[in-house]
Amino acid sequence: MSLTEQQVNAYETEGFLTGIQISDGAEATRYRKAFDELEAREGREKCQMGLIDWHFDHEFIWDLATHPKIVDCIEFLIGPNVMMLATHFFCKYGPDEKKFVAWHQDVTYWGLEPPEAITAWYAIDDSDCENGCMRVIPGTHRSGIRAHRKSDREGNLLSINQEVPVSKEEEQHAADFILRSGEISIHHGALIHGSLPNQSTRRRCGLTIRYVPTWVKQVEVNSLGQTWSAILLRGENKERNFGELAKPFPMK
Ligand SMILES: O=C(O)CCC(=O)C(=O)O
Repeated sequence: MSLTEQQVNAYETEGFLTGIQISDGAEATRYRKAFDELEAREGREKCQMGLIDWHFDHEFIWDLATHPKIVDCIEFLIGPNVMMLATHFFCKYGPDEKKFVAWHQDVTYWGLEPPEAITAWYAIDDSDCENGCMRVIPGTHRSGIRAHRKSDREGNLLSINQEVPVSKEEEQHAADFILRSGEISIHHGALIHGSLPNQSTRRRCGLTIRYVPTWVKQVEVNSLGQTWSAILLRGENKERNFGELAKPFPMK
């Protein structure tokens, strides 16, 4: 799969791409059913934010994180030497839970130097304004990392309740990532993004997959007090900045 020059330029200017189809209907259904089964076993509370790095034990998550079409897109944007850092499901149930994701920049608490990372957000479910799709403030990845503070609003799903202040005007220019199940959006690690509560009766689940080029270093632990469990997916890891783990399953 390839990205056009126009898409690469748009990513550089705006800090995101959205609506990229990865799975056809049958494949998207297969992944959604695999998640449904996981949810039935683990329960909703765990599934909301508690499934971090389960690609080491669950082949369908590994298959998504290493999906050749997704990694092709990432390679276009960060170059040939691609490491996967982590996977994390963000699952919001509505309409009573009122959980949201406060505006933030991913790399703030990731301990990376330089703070360069990229995320693919794979839609397990259809995602729209009603069920709390992801939103971003275009171009904000180009103006550095802003000071984050603790959110004073109830229901922030982020790991340390962080939030970055955003002006009314910026908020008015937010872009909504409306995705069909099986599509992805891609965002730069410094792009301001978040999501509103799910006001529908439909689940809104997405798998975030974090990638870095091999020349990035981890100089501090991340917000969970951990070092990343990185795996080389493409190219060479000459820099050896991350302890490189073995692939838990074959790549398809
Ligand atoms: O899924 C969401 O609503 C937010 C995802 C997010 O914050 C992230 O990818 O870092």
